[in-house]
Amino acid sequence: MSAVLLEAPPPWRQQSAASGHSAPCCSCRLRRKEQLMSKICSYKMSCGVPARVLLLGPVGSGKSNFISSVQSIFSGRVLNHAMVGSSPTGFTKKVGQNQSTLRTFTINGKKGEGPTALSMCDVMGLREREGTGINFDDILAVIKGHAPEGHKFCPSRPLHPGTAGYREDPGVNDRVHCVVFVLDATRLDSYWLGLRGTFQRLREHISDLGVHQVAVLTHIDKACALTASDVKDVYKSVTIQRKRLSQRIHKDVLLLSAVDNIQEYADLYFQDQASKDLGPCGNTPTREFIG
Ligand SMILES: Nc1nc2c(ncn2[C@@H]2O[C@H](COP(=O)(O)OP(=O)(O)O)[C@@H](O)[C@H]2O)c(=O)[nH]1
Ligand SMILES: [Mg+2]
Repeated sequence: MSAVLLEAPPPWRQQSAASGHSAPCCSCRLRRKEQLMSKICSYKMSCGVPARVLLLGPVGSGKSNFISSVQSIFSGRVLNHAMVGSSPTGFTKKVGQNQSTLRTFTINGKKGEGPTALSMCDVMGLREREGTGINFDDILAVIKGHAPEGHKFCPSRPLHPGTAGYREDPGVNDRVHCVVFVLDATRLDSYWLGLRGTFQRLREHISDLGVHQVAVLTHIDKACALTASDVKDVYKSVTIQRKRLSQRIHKDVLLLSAVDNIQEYADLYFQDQASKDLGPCGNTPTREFIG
């Protein structure tokens, strides 16, 4: 499994505060951002179909925010599609506390460039307490492609062949090709206590399906005291505008780097399938990447 860190703001403090030379650094980042955007926009999956990526994580870990942030970078304005209907705790208001809907978001490229080869699926959070969170079998059903778009999950009523819209024989387009675990860095200790077993089971079952997994850490800005002081410094700074811009671009670069990684891990799924089709020699086991 690969870990992609949405990490601390940039070490712009290391530059002499007096010099105020943040502009070259900012333009380097801007160039990197443009490079990543172009790479993501032009990426073609090995099998020609777009990849579906499933975001999994506890309620409030930042799944919807991740999707909205990526969409916003490409659209050039703040988009909140994935957050619509969310309460501050991450639950979708419209469908009640114990239900949530499977929603797939195409990641559109820059204006006029059409969609990227990536779509992201948002589902309800993982179970932290009995009676809450997405059912384990429902997660596997989504990954295998049985769950229809718009399906309303209910922890006490798992998806089954009689469920409206259930896909009996999902095609490659319906399946999930990469799973992204979205984890709040400030809550890793409580995840360890409450969700360790769930994560282990998920890792085993998802690996058995040949689907690669990536972990994204969110809320790093809150997790790290050093970062917190960076953020505070920003507001004190005399070159506040420039530094905030630089920080924003840095965040975008981190997000885009995560998307770049995700896209490549999703493509590994297609490459693995293609080599399986070549016969037993090409049947490579699921690889694990410890980032
Ligand atoms: N400070 C901070 N807040 C975040 C971050 N990611 C998400 N959030 C906030 O955390 C809350 C829950 O995020 P959301 O995406 O709805 O979580 P979900 O339940 O996993 O979909 C929202 O208020 C987000 O704005 C992050 O990296 N840093
Ligand atoms: Mg959400």
